[in-house]
Amino acid sequence: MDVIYSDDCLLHDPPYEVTRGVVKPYVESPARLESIKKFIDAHGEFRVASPRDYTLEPVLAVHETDYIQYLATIYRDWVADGLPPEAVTGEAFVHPNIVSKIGKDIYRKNARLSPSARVGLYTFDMSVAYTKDTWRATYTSVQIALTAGHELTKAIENRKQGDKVPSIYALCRPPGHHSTCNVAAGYCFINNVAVVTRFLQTYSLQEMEALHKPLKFNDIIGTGELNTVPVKDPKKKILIVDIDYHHGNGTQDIFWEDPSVFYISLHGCPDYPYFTGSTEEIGAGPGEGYNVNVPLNPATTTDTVYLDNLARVLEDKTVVSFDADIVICSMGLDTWHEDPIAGMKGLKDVETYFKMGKLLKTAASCRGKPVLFVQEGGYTVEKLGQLAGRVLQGFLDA
Ligand code: Q9C
Ligand code: ZN
Repeated sequence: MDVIYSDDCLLHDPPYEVTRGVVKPYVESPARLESIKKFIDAHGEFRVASPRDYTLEPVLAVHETDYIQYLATIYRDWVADGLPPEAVTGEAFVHPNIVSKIGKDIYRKNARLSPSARVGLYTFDMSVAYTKDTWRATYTSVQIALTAGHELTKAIENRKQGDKVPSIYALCRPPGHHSTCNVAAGYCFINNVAVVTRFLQTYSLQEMEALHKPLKFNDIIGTGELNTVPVKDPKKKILIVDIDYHHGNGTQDIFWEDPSVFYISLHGCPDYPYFTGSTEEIGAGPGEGYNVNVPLNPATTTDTVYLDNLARVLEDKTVVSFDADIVICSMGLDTWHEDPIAGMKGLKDVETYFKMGKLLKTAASCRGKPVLFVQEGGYTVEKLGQLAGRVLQGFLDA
């Protein structure tokens, strides 16, 4: 299996976050990626390659231009304002009840007056910190996902009878599934899975070939306004299976009204991000019925309970009849019982991860379908390589 990876993802290294009033070291650390990379390097079935650059065009098909501009410039503006250079963090956030009467144009205009306000406009919580190199790592992270999308598309188009099912792993950070089109949250800035979903749906192999160049970090500072990229007609159906411990509120939000993307999430409940992830959230308009949440009790979920739920939802007849062209796995590893900020208390067997990977190949909704694995959360640093590796080996082995 090809693995797309870059050391530039290690550059984002915020010193702290605030959890329930306590200042703690930032949990989403570079060491996480290094642990996974070590496992990958030690196992011959994986081959590591570097990302290419697909520009911001596919990113802007998902995220608002002013949000991307914000991600690229907030650190500079914050420091220029004399604020602490260690990290940009939120102080006051746009609670809906504070701004509901005055209208979006006015409160957005008000927020432009100070960096602190801009952070609050574009950030959901205190588990996000922006540093000098956050934009560079974030840019690289999404380019890793896009490179993986391109490579997978090549493998799909060149697939001959009897070839194994194409699969690839985007080993990236920062993760993405909590970020919406204009909000950063829960260690996430750009929604890597959402961007590569749109890329796979709307770019032909020829267009992917024509777009890419060697990776050159684009700091976009000083380039003025970015152009909005219109969303093209989706030509492929994508099934997103989010096995991160947390609900992927951002991915759900982005595809809420979209019947070409089926979003499934298994997650701990009640837990962060608190306001989303219930079974009533099924999508809306043409997207109604294309969103399935499986909230699980972290105190009582065991290996068997978890696998039974994953198998049940992947065998569900609405998911099977959706008949996806490609499956994308939002691969979080924070379900592990020892996870410092998450974890299902009864999920204790490493082989459960092997079986998760296996289900992504054998379940009726996934059988024969190409799979793109994209790294999300997971914070048991020492264990991460093994957990990630077993998911991927389970897929390869099935
Ligand atoms: N008490 C991902 O796994 N803060 N994000 C939790 C714990 C937010 C997790 C605080 C956790 C976000 C990608
Ligand atoms: Zn998570």
